[in-house]
Amino acid sequence: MAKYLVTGAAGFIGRSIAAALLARGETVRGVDNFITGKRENLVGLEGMEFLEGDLADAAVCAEACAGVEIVFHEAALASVPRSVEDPVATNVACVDATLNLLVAARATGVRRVIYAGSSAAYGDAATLPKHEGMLPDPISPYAVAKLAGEHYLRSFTRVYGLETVVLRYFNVFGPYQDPMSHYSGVLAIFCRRMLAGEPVTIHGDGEQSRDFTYIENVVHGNLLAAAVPAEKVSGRTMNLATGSRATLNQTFAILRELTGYAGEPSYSTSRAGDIRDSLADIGVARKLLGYEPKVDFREGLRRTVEWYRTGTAGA
Ligand code: UD2
Repeated sequence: MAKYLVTGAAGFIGRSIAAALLARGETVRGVDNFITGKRENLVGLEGMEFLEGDLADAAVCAEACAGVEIVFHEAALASVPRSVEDPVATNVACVDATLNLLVAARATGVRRVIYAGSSAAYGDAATLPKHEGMLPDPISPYAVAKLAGEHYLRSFTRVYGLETVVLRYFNVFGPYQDPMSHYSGVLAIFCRRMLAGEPVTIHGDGEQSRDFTYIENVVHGNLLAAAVPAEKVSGRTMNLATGSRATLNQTFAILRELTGYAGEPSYSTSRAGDIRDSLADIGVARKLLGYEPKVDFREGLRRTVEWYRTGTAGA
């Protein structure tokens, strides 16, 4: 019987959390519907019990949660432009699925659910860094859906006493992030294309900034969120990021060095639903989780480029 459930286990963040749990010798169950997850991401996770299914189906949630103590809920359609094109699909995958999962978690006696929130919840508020005391102001349907999930978690703590922790991720990147879709995260797209010598496009003037967070930091934060006593973290929302930011133009310049890319980016119009600047205050995660980022942006980029180049990231 698995102690941990990872939803979205064939996706970038889910498979990374599952791998860290397995490396620690934990018993893990994973669930994925392969809408954005990849079967090849399960290679190396053979020790994990795997369930193929969609969390929008309540029966799948019940089967996934049975016997589990702690859930890492990473399954989502994680893309702003995808949600702009098809808000209903994003709502099903992010809101319906989360509510079904919480209902099943409660019914089966899960102790704690840890949720992949998004920095998108903050919207375009001019205040930087973004801190948890700010009123959410979601812009894209994706941001609305991720924020609705947060509210459901807090409700399940308040109403039913389920332990929940919301971690607001800020632009996570690293090995296993899918570079092939036009919905992919910008760093995955840039790494793959620049290594292949293909053209890259920057939407807008490239001066938009992000608190790009290397995956190892996010895995670390999740493991802490599972271990810290409920009195400290249950019902809480916190940023999980690095507390520093880079513009896309700066990022392109670093990637050019790391990849040896010879081209220039082309610039196109800004993307609908985009946010200009994003930077996290990570004080709450520091205080409540004892979280400290382990890998900085440049080192994370180096490992990521290495992974897209060779299939291994090194350390
Ligand atoms: C949002 C969230 C992030 C996460 C993610 C979903 C914010 C600030 N961040 O990321 O936390 O939830 O959604 O996984 O809301 N871009 C280009 N060229 C490309 C592709 C993208 O210029 O080929 C730009 C894009 O227009 C944007 C930036 O790169 O300004 C980052 O885009 P993204 O899709 O990687 O991530 P973002 O910020 O929407």
